[in-house]
Amino acid sequence: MSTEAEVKFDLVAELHDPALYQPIETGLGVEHLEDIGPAEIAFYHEHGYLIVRQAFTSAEVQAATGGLVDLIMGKRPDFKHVYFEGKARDILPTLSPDQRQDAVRKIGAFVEFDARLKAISHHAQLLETISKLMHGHTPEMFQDMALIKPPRLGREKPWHQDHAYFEYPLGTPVVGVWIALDEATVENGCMQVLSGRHKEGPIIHFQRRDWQICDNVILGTKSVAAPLKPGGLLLFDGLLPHGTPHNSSPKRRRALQFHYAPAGVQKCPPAERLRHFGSEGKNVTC
Ligand SMILES: O=C(O)CCC(=O)C(=O)O
Repeated sequence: MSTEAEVKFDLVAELHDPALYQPIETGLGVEHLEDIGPAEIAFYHEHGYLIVRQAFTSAEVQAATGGLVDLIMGKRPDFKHVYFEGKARDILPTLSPDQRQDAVRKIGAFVEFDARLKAISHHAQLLETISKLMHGHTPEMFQDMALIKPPRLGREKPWHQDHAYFEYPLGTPVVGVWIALDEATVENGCMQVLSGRHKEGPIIHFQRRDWQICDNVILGTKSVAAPLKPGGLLLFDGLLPHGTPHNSSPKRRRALQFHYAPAGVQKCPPAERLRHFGSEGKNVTC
């Protein structure tokens, strides 16, 4: 277990407007990774996402969950990338190791610390699928992150495009993979997406509750929810607007998220990313 001096906290932010997350339908997809053929690949490019309802076996999910929990519990003392919910700051010292699990906001850069997590991020069939979505390029994972939404406490991840966080030139086919470890529902904060809106290109982001798309751009739009059983996953384009609401339920929502780009692709300077996604100097308000 890390010492108190090393404990990291994520932001505290106000609760979102519930109208930001009112999905009108459930996303589409297939049962298994091997069901993805040309029609599903075309669907992904058209809509910016594809659901795979049973991508991993319960043994694979159990193994990955075990890896995540071990890291949160401090079983690898050299692992330092656990971020607790800002709201838990005062009560954290009073929580047992098990209770601390339900005070975590996110963990990052973890695959090299646990073979079970590395295995799921480099699952051969998953990589093969991602390669197909990248027009045959070899995928290389460049980010591993897990947002944990503890019961009642788990905060929103406001609407955003992941590419707005990444130093890759526009046009780089970035593929996100979001894997449910617990059942993810609208109530406990499953992913919601704006289907097809990746084709509109970069949207300006503002620093508000997070680095995010302005709420006014989202209010009144029609989102698609991606509820998943454990082992289900969502594949999504780096430019697809997506967000997750506050966990208003008594149920945990643990998930893993990986991002892949074609191997060897050159990064761009942060200024280029901000030229596309930043609000500075553009005479825009939020
Ligand atoms: O897991 C979540 O709640 C959202 C994750 C996400 O969209 C992100 O980190 O970019």
